[in-house]
Amino acid sequence: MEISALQKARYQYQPKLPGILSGKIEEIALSLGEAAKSIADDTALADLFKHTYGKPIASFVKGKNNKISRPLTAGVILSGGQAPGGHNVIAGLYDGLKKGNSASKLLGFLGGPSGLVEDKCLEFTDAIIDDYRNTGGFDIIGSGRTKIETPEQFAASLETAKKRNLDAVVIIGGDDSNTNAALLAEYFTAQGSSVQVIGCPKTIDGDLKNEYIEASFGFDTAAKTYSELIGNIERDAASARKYWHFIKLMGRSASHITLECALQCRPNVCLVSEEVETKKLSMDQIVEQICSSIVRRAANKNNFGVVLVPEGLIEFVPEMKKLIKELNDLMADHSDEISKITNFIDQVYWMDRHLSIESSTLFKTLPPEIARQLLADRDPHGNVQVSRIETERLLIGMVEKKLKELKNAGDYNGKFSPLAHFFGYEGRCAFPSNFDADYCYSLGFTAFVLIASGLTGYISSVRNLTASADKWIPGGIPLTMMMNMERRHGSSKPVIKKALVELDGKPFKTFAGEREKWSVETCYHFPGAIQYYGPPEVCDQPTKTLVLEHS
Ligand code: FBP
Repeated sequence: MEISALQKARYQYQPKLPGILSGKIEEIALSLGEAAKSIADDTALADLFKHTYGKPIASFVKGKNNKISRPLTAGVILSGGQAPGGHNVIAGLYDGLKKGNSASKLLGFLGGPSGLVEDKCLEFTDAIIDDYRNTGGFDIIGSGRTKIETPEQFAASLETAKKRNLDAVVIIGGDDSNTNAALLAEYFTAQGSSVQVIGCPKTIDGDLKNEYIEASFGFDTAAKTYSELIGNIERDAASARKYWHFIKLMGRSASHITLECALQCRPNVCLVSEEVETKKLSMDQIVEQICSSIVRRAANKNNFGVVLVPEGLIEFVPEMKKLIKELNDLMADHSDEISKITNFIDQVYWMDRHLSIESSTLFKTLPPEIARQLLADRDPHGNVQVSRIETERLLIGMVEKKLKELKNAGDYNGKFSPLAHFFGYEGRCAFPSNFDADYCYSLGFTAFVLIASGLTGYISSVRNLTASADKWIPGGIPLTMMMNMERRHGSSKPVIKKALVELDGKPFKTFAGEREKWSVETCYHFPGAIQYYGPPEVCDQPTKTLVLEHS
């Protein structure tokens, strides 16, 4: 197969490792701290995770490690949405295993967690790994969103692990997949099995982070890819001076990606879902906020601009949240009945009869396309798939209406030509930035050391990420430490807490301190494309979010 010049060059890139991991392998010793507690609900969690709760934080120090060189067989799973750098986690894990003992093996389960349940896997070789080093995508083994949750699935996973003589399973995924990793670790131990389970923090959404996980991998590359595109659009907007661009950005519930892009590009308006929820802003108030920028810029003859919209916004607007919740419940409780109604008009009538008065009134005022999208299939967790809802178009429609009113009242005298964009899939499989290439390789290598040290129920953690890679601090965090109990589908479940944008955090505060100026003036910044070769200040910088959070 012919490959691009960049891909060829990236095969040769040697990812940087934290100092402690780049020396002699038999000199990486394990150091255990004190028993750790969960962030909340410790009694309930200690009860649910009888065998794996209360483990200590693990770090690595220079010292003798006799265990590290024994031959091991590990399996790896890619779970959930693609994130740049996944291939490097696998490469780091593979290289670590082989460095420990050349007889060690790494199996890749195909198509996500279902690969473990159904025992579908391949064995990695040097040739396979070398074809994927420093590349984007998850195509090396594929990913999937199957959740291992039934007793049969747990039993089948153990069966596969035994059949394949696995010492450990590494699950590369987001908050839900790592919650699953914790449950699997507990199940294996409770069954008397010695198979270890280690998680790795993945998701472009950036919402799997806490004191010990400074960033989920993929966020850096995805946010930089979108920022490049937004910067290009800003330059086009300022050149043509005739369009207002409404750009929706991926990220599911959390607005981390949108906020990072705003810090990078300084758009005229950037909506932050978490602020909308905290201030209980209605759709009308959000539209007023956008119109205020349009009207004031028009007064300066600037009939152009850029608005950033987080993917999950619609679920944070109180009246929409209520409507979506009612729709989710109705669709879950009456799925058979609803599946028989194939005509959209009849679906709307059915909903009209079953929704509360407020939600039904709102539902009927939505543009038909949006109402149709709200009735589309739910994801495996029963949630609306926010990436499919064209919130950017809904906002454009509402803004057009409001501007007409303002024009009639003599309060606006500009031209409004809107364009809608959605950036999501464009960023999930990009070549990982140097940061993500190094970080992912380090996470994979760290996972190997955790396995070789005999730990289970841990997530691979690499900290101090704003320093140069040699000063990064690798280690392991007990998965249960990041958990609390939350209501899911009507019952209390153990879950890893999702990190949403904090309104008193530095990234949001920095943005909030600047946004008034950006909304009227043209302050655009053009980050340009991710660079892989050149000076570190151009190629190796972490995101502004990470820098601000750790400044
Ligand atoms: P993960 O949470 O699994 O990492 O996926 C992130 C994400 O890219 C979201 O930003 C987006 O809403 C969703 O996946 C899209 O899902 P799909 O890949 O199924 O279209």
